[in-house]
Amino acid sequence: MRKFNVAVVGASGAVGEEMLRVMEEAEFPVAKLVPLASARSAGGTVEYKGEEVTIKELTETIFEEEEIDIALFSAGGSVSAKFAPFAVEAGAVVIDNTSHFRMDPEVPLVVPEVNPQDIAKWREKGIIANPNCSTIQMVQALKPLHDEYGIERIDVSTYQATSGAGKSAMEELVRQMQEFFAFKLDESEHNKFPHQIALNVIPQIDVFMENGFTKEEMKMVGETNKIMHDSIEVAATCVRVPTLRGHAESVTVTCKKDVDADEAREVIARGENIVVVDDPKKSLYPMPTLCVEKNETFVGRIRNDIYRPNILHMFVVADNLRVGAATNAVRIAQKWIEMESEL
Ligand code: NAP
Ligand code: 3JN
Repeated sequence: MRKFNVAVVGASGAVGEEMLRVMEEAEFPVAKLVPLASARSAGGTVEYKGEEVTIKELTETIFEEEEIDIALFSAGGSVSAKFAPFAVEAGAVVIDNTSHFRMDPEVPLVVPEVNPQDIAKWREKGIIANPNCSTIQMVQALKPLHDEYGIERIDVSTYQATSGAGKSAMEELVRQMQEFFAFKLDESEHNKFPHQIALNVIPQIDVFMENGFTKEEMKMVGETNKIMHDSIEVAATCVRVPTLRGHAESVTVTCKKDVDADEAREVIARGENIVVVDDPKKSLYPMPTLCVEKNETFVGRIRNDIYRPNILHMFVVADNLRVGAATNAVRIAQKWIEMESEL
């Protein structure tokens, strides 16, 4: 089997590190791993398959010098905007985790369980985009329902962990909790969030748009419809909560047909990489603590609306660093390899 030279851009970050763990576990066919970051981390090391691999500085020429075949980007939108074209120019396929290319009509936006066929369009720009973490877990859970009942509208509230905002954001939560227990918490000291995150919930992720929604919320609207190839109404409220890892979502789905919750539970359970955990009498339902370091999306609290027979409610949880970022990117790369080897 052919092996590939793989660059991980942002290898010292929360998502980059998880990419390495997921590739190891998936026995991804790596010929050479090239971890890349800024000059700040260059010279440091990451661990891959029990060995220390030196981080190199991201430069315009590194992809050509290292003969990269697959470049996984997760170092922020401006880094992708500047450096992804150099990776493509050097002959690599870019799988980009940032929002920079997601809504570009020439770039496929892919969740392998939902729209794997779109990967075939990668040649248009040499780039495949990974959706936002909150979008990925939601469309994975809803795809089987959409196929069966036709979804007309989605109302979703998210409970997003601090790791969604990177390593330093997790550190900010931990530091504030330590200060709280030492009676030293200063409410005005926060850098990664607009308010103190310890012992708080913040109904703002990313910046506000003209229409009163945040950019994170509008990502869920645009991305869901691009992935589903449809025009579903989506209303999102994205909320940061003081957890470290695992995003949760309370989702209300309005279908075109009447839908019975017991039947829907079976339909959802047939979804790829979906695990239904739904036994309320035993207090069994998905929670962030259940999903950490898992590659599946967990769905529970599936119930009918008390007023309308075409409305269903549920709770969806997944590891944002895995399912919402690294695992999705690695699954895209695996499908890409499969498709390219069939040509
Ligand atoms: P993080 O923990 O803060 O890590 C950022 C990484 O990017 C570090 O490796 C950092 O390297 C690198 N980096 C920053 N500026 C750079 C530059 N100018 N040149 C080269 N490397 C640079 O953040 P994260 O949570 O891993 O997220 C990184 C990005 O991934 C986000 O900005 C976002 O675009 C994307 N993301 C996507 C999702 C999703 O929903 N799919 C979820 C989370 C994140 P140094 O160590 O050298 O600073
Ligand atoms: O906050 C979260 O839980 C998810 C954040 C994702 C994120 C963070 C910084 C920049 C993104 C993203 O993936 O949409 C971006 C971005 O690339 O715009």
